[in-house]
Amino acid sequence: MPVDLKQLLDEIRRGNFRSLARGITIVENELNGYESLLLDLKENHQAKVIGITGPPGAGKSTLVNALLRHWLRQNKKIAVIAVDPSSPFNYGALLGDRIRMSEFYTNPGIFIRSLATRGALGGLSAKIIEVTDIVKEGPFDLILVETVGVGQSEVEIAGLADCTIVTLVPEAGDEVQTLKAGIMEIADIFVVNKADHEEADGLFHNLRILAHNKATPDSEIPVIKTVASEDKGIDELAAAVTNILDNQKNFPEKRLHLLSEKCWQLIQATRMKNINRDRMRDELKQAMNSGSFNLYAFSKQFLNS
Ligand SMILES: Nc1nc2c(ncn2[C@@H]2O[C@H](COP(=O)(O)OP(=O)(O)OP(=O)(O)O)[C@@H](O)[C@H]2O)c(=O)[nH]1
Ligand SMILES: [Mg+2]
Repeated sequence: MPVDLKQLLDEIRRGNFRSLARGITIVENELNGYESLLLDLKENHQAKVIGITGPPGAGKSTLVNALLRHWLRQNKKIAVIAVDPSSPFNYGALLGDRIRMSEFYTNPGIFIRSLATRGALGGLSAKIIEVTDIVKEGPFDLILVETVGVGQSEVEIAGLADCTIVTLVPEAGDEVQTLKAGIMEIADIFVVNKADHEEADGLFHNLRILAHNKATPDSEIPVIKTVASEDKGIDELAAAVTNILDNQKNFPEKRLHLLSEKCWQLIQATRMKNINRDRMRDELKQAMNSGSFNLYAFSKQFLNS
């Protein structure tokens, strides 16, 4: 691996924010050295990854902020990855001074990065995995990953997290119905945020029933009410997160699923490396004009040419 990349990784490991930011940019944009950087990552990380997901506007960023403040009081070192944030105001507004200050230190407490990875090669999840892997190389205790939506991509990337917080809000209506689509499987904790709204009790109650029906003798998914904007319920939430992290046994099944998908993509990309789509198109055009065209024979021949 080139000397400067080795140095970059060393600096990332020592907690240099600038180097980490550069490393992420290299991975995000697949710049020179992208592959070597990923190939040299270690797997003995201390950082725990906490996923925060939920519908747009549920208060995920506000919740992340509140959790940050909570854990900062315990001197935790934290990284935040906000994926495709539509309202990035929070982190800047509350932590602005800290972020600006910390740029000048080599051992800062918080690192924050937004990713706008929609449309990225290999899909959203492919990039988040790579970026999270780079961030894990830094000396963090916790990595918080905020993703919008309660859909397929969240189910896909759930394997990233050691603990997944699914954030719901009362005004989202009959959320519980949509929960059946995989969310129950990925949630380690349910948060009913905006509990200052009246209808929160109904949602809370329904989630409790759902969690209870799904419970095993030794575990039931906690359902926690929060008012993130007023720091209410945050201590309880942080305690629930810690409890899950501390009691984790083997790696979760969802991680195997994520990594096997990722591995499949990597193998696919490697296998396809020497296949030029433009050349394929040109040759296809020629073949189509040749009179005796058979698509299947053509593909086979092209692959072997
Ligand atoms: N009343 C009330 N408002 C809240 C609460 N938490 C967050 N909000 C407000 O809800 C709005 C959305 O909060 P965000 O934290 O940006 O929500 P988000 O889920 O990160 O939104 P996206 O990233 O855009 O999906 C903001 O105006 C917050 O101030 C809460 O507990 N109660
Ligand atoms: Mg947000």
